[in-house]
Amino acid sequence: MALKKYKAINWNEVSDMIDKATWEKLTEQFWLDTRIPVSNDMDDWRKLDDDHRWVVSHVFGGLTLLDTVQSEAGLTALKEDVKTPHETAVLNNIQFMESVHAKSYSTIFSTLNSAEEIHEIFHWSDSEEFLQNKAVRIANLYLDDSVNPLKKKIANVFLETFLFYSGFYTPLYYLGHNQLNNVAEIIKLILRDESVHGTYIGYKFQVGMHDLTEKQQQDMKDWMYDFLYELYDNEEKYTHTLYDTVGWTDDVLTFIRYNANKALMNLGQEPLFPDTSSDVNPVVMNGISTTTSNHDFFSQVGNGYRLGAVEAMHDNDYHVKDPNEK
Ligand code: MN3
Ligand code: MN3
Repeated sequence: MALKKYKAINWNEVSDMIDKATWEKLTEQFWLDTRIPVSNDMDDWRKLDDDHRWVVSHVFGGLTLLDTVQSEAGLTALKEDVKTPHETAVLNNIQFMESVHAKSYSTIFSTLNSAEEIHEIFHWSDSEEFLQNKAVRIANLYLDDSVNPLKKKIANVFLETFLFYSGFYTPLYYLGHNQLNNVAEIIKLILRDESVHGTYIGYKFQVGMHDLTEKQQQDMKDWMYDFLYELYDNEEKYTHTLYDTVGWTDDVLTFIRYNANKALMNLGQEPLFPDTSSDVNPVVMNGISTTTSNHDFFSQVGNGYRLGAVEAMHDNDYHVKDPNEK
């Protein structure tokens, strides 16, 4: 049926203040990869052995694929099910930033890796079994019109707040050892975005759940936990593939269970795993500032929903270096 008229977005009449607050937060923290002088990390990079270089490169290959999924199928799918025009505007911002994230790994590769190595990394990310499993599983949910939109939000939050963290572990580990600091700067900026994305989309999920019957809510929860188990099972295998050679696998698994709990919290649910922040390698935990959280930001906006207490970088931690700065 053809439209008879089209409605202009009015930012002077905002029905959900979380939309406005999130728009302001995200636009205030806008950044671009090209501002970070990654070449300053070349000395650190040359000191790494082949096994550790392999881990860094392939971790970023994996993250490139997941951010590609988010920037394409992911946010396109979420925009099919909005409650307000302002939500569409926020999702447009998120979609563009996912493209910035995906591109920023290429900025890292072009500095640290040879053309031949870059070719191999992309071949790997386009074919690695467990990486492809999660990307394809989630992309197929996004692309299927018959899938409940709330399930697409669950998939999105699981990607944002859980599945990225097997990759984020590596740059945070090096940051804790004062190595690859400019690479880590990019990752900190990505993490700061992801924590807002996960909280916002988790909130929109909770709003949607509110409209369901008790039975429908229980079915949705059952599906969510089953899906988390399925993804965790695959993530264990992916983590072994990436980290067994350097011996970090157990530490990374603790970190991803901790983040799986945070994903559930973003969705308004109880944690599943016993792991807490005190179980995570403190060197890696230091990479994520625990002094501030988005909870403070979102709770100022105040409405009845339980918003995940997700750690975020403090604005003062964020210093975009001038390219000429030494
Ligand atoms: Mn991203
Ligand atoms: Mn994101």
